[in-house]
Amino acid sequence: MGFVKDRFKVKADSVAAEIKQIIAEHGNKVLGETTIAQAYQGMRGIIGLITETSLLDAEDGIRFRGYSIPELREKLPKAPGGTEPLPEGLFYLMLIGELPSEEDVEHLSATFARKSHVPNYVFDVIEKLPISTHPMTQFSIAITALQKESIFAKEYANGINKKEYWSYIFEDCMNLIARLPRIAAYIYRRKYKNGDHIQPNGMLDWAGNFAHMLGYDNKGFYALMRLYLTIHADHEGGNVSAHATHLVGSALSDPYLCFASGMNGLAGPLHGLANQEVVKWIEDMCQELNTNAPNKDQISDYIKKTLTEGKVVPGYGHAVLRKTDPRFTAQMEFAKTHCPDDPMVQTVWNVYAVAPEILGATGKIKNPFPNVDAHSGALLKHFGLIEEEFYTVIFGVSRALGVLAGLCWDRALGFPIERPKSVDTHWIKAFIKGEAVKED
Ligand code: AMX
Repeated sequence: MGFVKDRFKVKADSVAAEIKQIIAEHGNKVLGETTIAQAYQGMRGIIGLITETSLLDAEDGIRFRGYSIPELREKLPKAPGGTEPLPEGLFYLMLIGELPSEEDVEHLSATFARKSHVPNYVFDVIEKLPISTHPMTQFSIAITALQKESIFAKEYANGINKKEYWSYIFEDCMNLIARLPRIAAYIYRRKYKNGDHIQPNGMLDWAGNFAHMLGYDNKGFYALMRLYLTIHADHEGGNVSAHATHLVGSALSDPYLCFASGMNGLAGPLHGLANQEVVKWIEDMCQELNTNAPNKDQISDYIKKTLTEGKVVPGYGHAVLRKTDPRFTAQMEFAKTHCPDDPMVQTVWNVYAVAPEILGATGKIKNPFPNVDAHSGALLKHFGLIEEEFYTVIFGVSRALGVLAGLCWDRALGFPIERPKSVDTHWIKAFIKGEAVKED
């Protein structure tokens, strides 16, 4: 991996020394108290994880190593003639903690292209699955099948010093990131394009090559993929896909197993599958109203009907954010340049005009504003990628950048196996009464 790996090691050693000192001097300082409600209700707001790659602010949204999405769109290197950042640059930033140069990004693009070979047995495994299998299930199975390639797992079996874990984890993460676009594109072309596969183009950047292998060789779609794969990459450590990857990694499972776990979490409708659900929700609404351009009154009624039926309005709400997601705004800006008159894009914007007030009026939805998934499907549809069941796979390819950079940090910092304490309701009742309860 050359100089990126060397730079990472220097940074990681210096952060590890800082952490050692922090724990020695301030290890007993209390970060917060856990309430009974937090223990029962999804651990919201409990600070119990360290994730170096990005930090989420409830009002301002995600910052990657301190940089907001608008700043990254301006500052990260772009492909020649391109308008959007290259996701390799964001990966470098998350890994090293500093903005990359053009050469750093070129180096990563070339490295990923060189390492992108996927062994045939992985395609054979995919081929054995019924064609109707959901693309996310195919993706997760293919990643697990690829685990045979794990360098970390092989070296661990041979016996390695724990100080060297990070080095093999790093190699695995690079190889996996390099291979994911090929696997994802294979699943797409198999399921939706009669198995008419497109060979990779080693001269292209990571996102450009993904667009090419999916079969959308045009400037607009290349730009969309570069933006999409950048903004979906990371959202600090507590979201389901990041947390699952990190948790499984703490047992020293290799990056293939960790990332497959993360993808199984991303496949849930309250997390990454929401991008598919948004498109289905809009299409169901249009079908029911017999129009592809519902007006704001019709949309308002449909939102109220969705709530009355006890369903969620997909693409709205968030466990941490309390404002419009800047990832939504970035996609909205992209759409204003590339496809402002697209009927589904117009509908996404009209939903945005009315949904926050209706959701806010329920009094229980803590964040009535759109998240990243409210917009992405309409953009993909516009460029011809109409198969919404595939959308979460694209999210997953992007998410690899953040969670695998995070995994490199986890092992470089020597984080131990994760094992929070759980209690039962009997314990909680006794605790409320002030009675002592025996713990394991
Ligand atoms: N539509 C309808 N009801 C919603 C809602 C929405 N968009 N968002 C929250 N609620 C409901 C919850 O279901 C909960 O209802 P309950 O008390 O009857 O169980 C109540 O409002 C309080 O929930 P909350 O504290 O505001 O949200 P949360 O932290 O529990 O959940 C999230 C967050 C994202 C799961 C939720 O907002 C939701 O289900 N949104 C729709 C699905 C979605 O867009 N997910 C994608 C999120 C981004 C991502 O991970 N990719």
